[in-house]
Amino acid sequence: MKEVSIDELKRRFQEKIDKDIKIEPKDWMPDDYRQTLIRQISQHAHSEIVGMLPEGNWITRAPNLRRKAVLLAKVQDEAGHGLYLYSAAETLGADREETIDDLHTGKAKYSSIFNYPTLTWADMGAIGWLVDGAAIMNQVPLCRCSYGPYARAMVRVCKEESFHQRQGFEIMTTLAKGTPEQKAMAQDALNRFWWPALMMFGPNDADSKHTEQSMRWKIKRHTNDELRQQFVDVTVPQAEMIGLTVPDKDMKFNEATGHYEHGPINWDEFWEVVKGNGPCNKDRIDVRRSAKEKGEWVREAANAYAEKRARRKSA
Ligand code: FAQ
Repeated sequence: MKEVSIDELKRRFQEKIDKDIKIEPKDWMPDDYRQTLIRQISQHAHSEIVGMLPEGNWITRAPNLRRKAVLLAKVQDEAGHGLYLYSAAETLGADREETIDDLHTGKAKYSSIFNYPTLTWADMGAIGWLVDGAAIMNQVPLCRCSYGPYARAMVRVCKEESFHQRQGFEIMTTLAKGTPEQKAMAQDALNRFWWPALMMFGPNDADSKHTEQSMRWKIKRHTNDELRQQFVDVTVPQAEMIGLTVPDKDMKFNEATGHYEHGPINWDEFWEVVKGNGPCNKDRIDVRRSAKEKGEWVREAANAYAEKRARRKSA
């Protein structure tokens, strides 16, 4: 049988992508495509897992039983998202243990947003509204990602994120309509989370090293700036609707383009947080490391049980 050259395999692969045919785990794919997906999917998984921490911090202090039940469900959903995503990365050959160790040693990135502290109950509203809102804006197009397992995982994740966004907006609406102190608390949360939420979309297109190739492979369907703009256009009117103001003195609506124009983003702050120097980076990783250590006995017990069952079956 005639051997197919790498160039021909690459040509056929790109042809599939151009025709919107999904790439599945057993299909041939260029190594760079595989590595880009492992990087993005594992960072995404880590973000979901670390993302449980700022909200987990408020479960015991939610203001009533309904709020507590909703917050618990949301944080559990995030654990589920992390698990789908680690599984999606495994379909590409990533080893789960190594992937998690990369997070714990600081080798792997996760979303910058989760390195900011949650100081008041209003932060639960701001996270749901802004952080889940930004996550949805970024993840809905990922449902059309060229890699099948990632795209399919995103369908369910987006449905759950949409519930998360609404619960956050409902918290903010309630506080904004409450006492002056409650409204001030909501405004303060918006002030602290607005700019970090814009940073979630990643660097400006001019500084984004992966976008061009990822768009060609249809891993990403929009650039970072395009998604950030969509988020701003949707969110500024929502803030106005509930009587809050985004903390950007330069924000203006451009009648000609139909878009809001925001002021400059502090990219130095973004890169500092990404490098590990944000307000909570160290705490977040310490908590994850300690959770792994404390769960050692559970993993040992589960493995011992599985081995015993396997021995019994084969006897
Ligand atoms: N934080 O060339 P690009 C959530 C890194 S899930 C930290 O533009 P790319 C749910 C980037 O990795 C939130 N690092 O990269 C939830 C790269 O570094 P590398 C997470 C960032 O991949 C809600 C370098 O900068 N979502 O919130 C960030 O093409 C509430 C250059 O950047 C996803 O992960 C950042 N913000 O575009 C959970 C979605 N931005 O790897 C709990 C999937 C960029 O070369 C509570 N990911 N970097 O060392 C993506 O769509 C993309 O990976 C982007 C970045 C858009 C994040």
